Amino acid sequence: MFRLASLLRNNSISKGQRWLSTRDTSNMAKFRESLKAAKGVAILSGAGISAESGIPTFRGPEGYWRKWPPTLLASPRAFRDDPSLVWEFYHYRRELARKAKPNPGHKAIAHFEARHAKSKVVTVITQNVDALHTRAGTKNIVELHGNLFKTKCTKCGDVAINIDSPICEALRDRGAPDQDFKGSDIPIKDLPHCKKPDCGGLLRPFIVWFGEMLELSVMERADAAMTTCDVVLVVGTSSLVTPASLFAPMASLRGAVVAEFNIAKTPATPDFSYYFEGPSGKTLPIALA
Ligand code: BV8
Ligand code: ZN
Repeated sequence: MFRLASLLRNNSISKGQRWLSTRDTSNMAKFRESLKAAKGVAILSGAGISAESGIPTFRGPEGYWRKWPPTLLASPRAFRDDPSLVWEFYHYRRELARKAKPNPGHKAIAHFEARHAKSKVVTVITQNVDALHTRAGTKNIVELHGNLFKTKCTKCGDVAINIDSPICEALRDRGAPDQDFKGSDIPIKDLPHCKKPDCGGLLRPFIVWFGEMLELSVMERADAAMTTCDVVLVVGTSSLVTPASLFAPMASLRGAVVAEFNIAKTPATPDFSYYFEGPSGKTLPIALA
């Protein structure tokens, strides 16, 4: 406990910034007790956990959605109407995610999982598609909304990992947000296509778009973790998108201890046992130390 108290004291005072108010400090000590006793821990993350890695969140001041209505680019209809435009947007995000690095928040989660590999089941359930949890070393991960570095063939359904940069020559240096997103002049034949013999179908990003169902296997894994865990950490999400936003409140109803880590309260905050304010790159290393 002494180590924790000194850690909290140092961290919250040394940098002249109080990531945790004194009330939070006592709550943090109580939360860490629950975490210590927990057999199952689920960590639900959203775009906020990657903000300190330089990846814009969706609904923040520089967010993607604020520049373009979500349905413009992250929907099956947008892909049907203008696959080149949607590929420009996802190429831009692939390159952003590739250049980004996992931050102390991602790393604290990966180290916590590794440290307790023999005594706890730790499951990371992420809404993010940037693969930063995996790059930080997280093993047991559920990617609810897909992954920027995977493609799916619109003809044969093959799902493949693709880390090519750019994914095809026609997309080189395309898709930056300040470019005119009114339409793309890239011919469809120059977009990524399936390499399976006698297929050649147009590839799409392996991403769950608005109005699309999540993969059944993904839902089953998330459900299994959220219905059996003792403690849930909800990190960096506005809790606006379903079904992801339903998991933690349901766990809380079942009696799990739920702690929210965010820089601002969300509509779900009242459902949870704890709310720790501050950038997750600062607060998670304290919670998971
Ligand atoms: C489904 C992939 C069944 C894309 C994403 C009306 C019409 C049509 C549909 C609906 C509707 N009403 C509801 C729906 C369902 C819809 C939905 O929820 N819409 C919302 C917008 C209302 N959901 C779906 O369509 C889902 N499918 O329901 O299937 C169905 C089928 C047919 C018809 C109906 C239903 C599919 C949802 C998946 C969509 N795809 N991503 C891509 O990435 O390109 S969702 C997208 O939003 C991202 O993946 C992201 O994860 C997700 C949620 O956003 P957040 O992660 O929470 O990010 P956000 O910016 O919002 O918040 C950031 C938070 O971080 C903030 O709280 C901020 O304070 C905090 N923060 C910032 N910095 C930090 C920080 N916290 C800590 N530290 C920091 N440093
Ligand atoms: Zn194919």
